[in-house]
Amino acid sequence: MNKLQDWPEPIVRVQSLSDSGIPLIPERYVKPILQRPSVNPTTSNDVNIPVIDLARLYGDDHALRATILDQISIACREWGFFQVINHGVSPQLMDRAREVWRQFFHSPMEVKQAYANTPKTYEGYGSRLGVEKGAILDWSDYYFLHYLPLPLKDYNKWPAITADCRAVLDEYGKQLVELCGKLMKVLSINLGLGEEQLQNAFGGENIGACLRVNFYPKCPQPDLTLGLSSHSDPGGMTLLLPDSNVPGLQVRKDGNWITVKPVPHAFIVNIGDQIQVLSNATCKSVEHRVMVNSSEERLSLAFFYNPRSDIPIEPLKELVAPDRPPLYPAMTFDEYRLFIRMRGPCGKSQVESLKSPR
Ligand SMILES: O=C(O)CCC(=O)C(=O)O
Repeated sequence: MNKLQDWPEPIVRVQSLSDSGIPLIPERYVKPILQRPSVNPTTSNDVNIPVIDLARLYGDDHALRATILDQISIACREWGFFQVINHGVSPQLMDRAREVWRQFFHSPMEVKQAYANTPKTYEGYGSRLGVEKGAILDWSDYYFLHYLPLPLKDYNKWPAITADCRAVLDEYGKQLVELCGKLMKVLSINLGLGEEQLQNAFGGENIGACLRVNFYPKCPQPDLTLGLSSHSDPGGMTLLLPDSNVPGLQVRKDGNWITVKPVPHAFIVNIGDQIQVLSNATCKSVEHRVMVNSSEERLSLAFFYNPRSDIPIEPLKELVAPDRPPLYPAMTFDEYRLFIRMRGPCGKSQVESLKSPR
């Protein structure tokens, strides 16, 4: 745990590097050849992750509701990713939340530095994930804050750059927790469980919810690096609000990288490792990564909905059978997330390494 007390090297803000106008990126951001975006196959532009309309999820039309459930079930099994529209979160609030964060990242450095984070909790303004000395870094800065559980929510660790900033972020968190609750019910039913069962396995009311806002500055050599290295999300479920103008998120599908084309005011939903574990791998937590570019910065808000951090998470007994043994041992989320907090994003290596030998 001691390793998480402080960063192993002085922190360099990627935004400062970008603003300095350097023509070449420093060696520490250059990815090994096989990880570079330029050498990985990308599928044709026509392919996109499924887009699912939630408008009639709670209507009286049972056939339509069954169709929506089905679409989500297929997306969770085959893609681990989908976009939702008509999800109930206010579009004005989504725009305002983006604006607040853009304003934060464009504030003077001394304002941002007042929120500088450490690897102990990661809360605040950061520029690296993982504490391995000498690690190759990603081309991004970020801000991380907690909504739930309530004892971890600390407004003093949230930026206060405008009068309404904390109120906007608070309301954003409230509406996203509600949406996650609805999606959890859908996932639970789709797994053949009672509506509340997945949420109960997460720890009921005492779940975790946090936000990481990713800021990807312009990069003079985008072919050599990544804004965020390939990873699967360690938590339960993620609701991503991508940049409204600049693409960059890529999702792994059948060995290829698909560039996501965001639908305006949609959320990108993805399954995290904890739901893969609870569902005994019925739902897939899928690798994704972010490309950067030389002409435009990019901003995204990743909202993580996680199980309570101190209870064992293991395949639900209803999803285990003699011909379908449990694929993963029990582990708390606190133990699980130590890995990414130490090593940073590492593909799917963690959840795969847990698989029980058969
Ligand atoms: O910026 C994006 O589009 C994706 C961000 C992401 O994958 C993450 O924050 O875990």
